[in-house]
Amino acid sequence: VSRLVLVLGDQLSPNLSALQKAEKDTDIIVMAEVADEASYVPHHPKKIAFIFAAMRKFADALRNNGWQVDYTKLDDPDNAGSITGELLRRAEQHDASGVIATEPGEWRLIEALQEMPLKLHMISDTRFIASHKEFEDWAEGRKELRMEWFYRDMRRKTGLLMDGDKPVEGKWNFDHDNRKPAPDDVDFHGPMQFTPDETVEEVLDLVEQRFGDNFGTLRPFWFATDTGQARRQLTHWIKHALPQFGDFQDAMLNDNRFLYHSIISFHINAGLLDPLEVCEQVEQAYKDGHAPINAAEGFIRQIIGWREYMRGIYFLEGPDYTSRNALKHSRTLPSFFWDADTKMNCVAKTVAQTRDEAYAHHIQRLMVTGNFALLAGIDPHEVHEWYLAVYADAYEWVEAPNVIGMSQFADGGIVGSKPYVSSGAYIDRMSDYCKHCEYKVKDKTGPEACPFNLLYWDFLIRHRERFSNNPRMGNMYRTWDRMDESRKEAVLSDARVVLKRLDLGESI
Ligand code: DLZ
Repeated sequence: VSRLVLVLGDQLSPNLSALQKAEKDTDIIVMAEVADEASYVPHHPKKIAFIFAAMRKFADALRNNGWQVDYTKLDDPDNAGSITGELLRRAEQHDASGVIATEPGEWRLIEALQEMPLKLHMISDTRFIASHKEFEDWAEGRKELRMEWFYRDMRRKTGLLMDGDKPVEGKWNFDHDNRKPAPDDVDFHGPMQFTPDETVEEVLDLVEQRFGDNFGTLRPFWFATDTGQARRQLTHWIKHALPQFGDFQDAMLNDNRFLYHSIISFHINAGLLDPLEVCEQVEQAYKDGHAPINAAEGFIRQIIGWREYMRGIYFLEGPDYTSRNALKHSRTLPSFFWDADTKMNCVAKTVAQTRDEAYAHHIQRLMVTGNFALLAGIDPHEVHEWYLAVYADAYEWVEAPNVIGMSQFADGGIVGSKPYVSSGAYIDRMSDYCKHCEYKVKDKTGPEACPFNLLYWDFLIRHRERFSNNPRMGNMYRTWDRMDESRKEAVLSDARVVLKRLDLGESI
């Protein structure tokens, strides 16, 4: 008898654990474009198109390798509309004995599979460096789950950038050399772009028709949609951008959306690129003297450090993680998150870029939109759903700890030891956004004052009880306490005006 082998839209890896367990001669691979997955949040059309196109190409590649693949397109008349519905339908068709699945990256889907009336063999996702067990063992008994300590273990485990049991160049972390402000001139012309082939065009038509009203611009569409293309994009980036990546990792520019970023998170998270292989290529560039340590280490830290740590937190914390709201924030997400209609240039630019590209880099996500949402006290669940929808690399395992934890402090400090908040000064230092802004970043009060400046203090004062004893925040409170009373009053009353306008649904 045959078994079904489930391959999800973010499991497009030839070495997927479910495929390794399967028998080519007898088992049947099930892949399905389904309404449930395409609409549990209003995904960006580019995200849906990327996933569907990559799924179709991956199915073809599997068939060419001798697998039997039952592939359901979104508009197939028999489409059951959900992953479990499709599995049940295929199980009946083939009289299958059960399902082999690699554990999905979202609790929602794990639970749906477990509740399905079919025999299920769910196996770990071995594309990650740390297993759940390893992360749990690491976290066990620790007061604080600091990424840095976990990251060092991952360096030791993989041997990346190691010199025996010591880090190369004598230091684990070159974060201090990753914070140069934006350069005037970027000598990298962005990621390699790919002209849509027939498969991609067909998907683009489908997505336009079915999801054309979702937030986000579908065309031009130039993403790499298979492993071959993704590898070319990676090689191109290593050659032309990696050496500068380290310096300008945190910088932002008004007229340059990609700077020296690789834009391969889509491909790694969907399974088209293997994270360890990517890191090995970057390490090789360092060994060859092509890229400096701050670039190679900065990049590798994102992958084997942050990325793995985020996943560890998501699975450690459990399904209720996305409903946490430690700061009890309840304001509705302002409409400018959807239409970019705000005078705050940094926010308008980040949202417009997100709309056009389904991409923004980590500092835009964390310190512009995320920072604003946190300062303004937006309901973290709404913020979470926005991020999950609009970025082409977003699946809950990686998005939720980044947003609920790191960005919104809604987990009460599991991921971050202090909230990531800043006034306009940080944005001004790291970008040229403020030069193009109607607000004045230097104004601390008054009608032209940057709203980040006002909301920053309002946030700190609102949450004084929680944060004033935090040793990493004492400075901020001391600065406030030194201000004279009239200044304090002006700041807080101007902040209230901004918040009031948000509550009235006005653009700011
Ligand atoms: C994100 C996504 C979308 C938009 N569509 C599909 C789909 O139609 N079929 C599918 O198998 N997977 C899709 N995905 C990815 C899944 O949502 C993802 O596998 C789970 O959220 C777990 O990470």
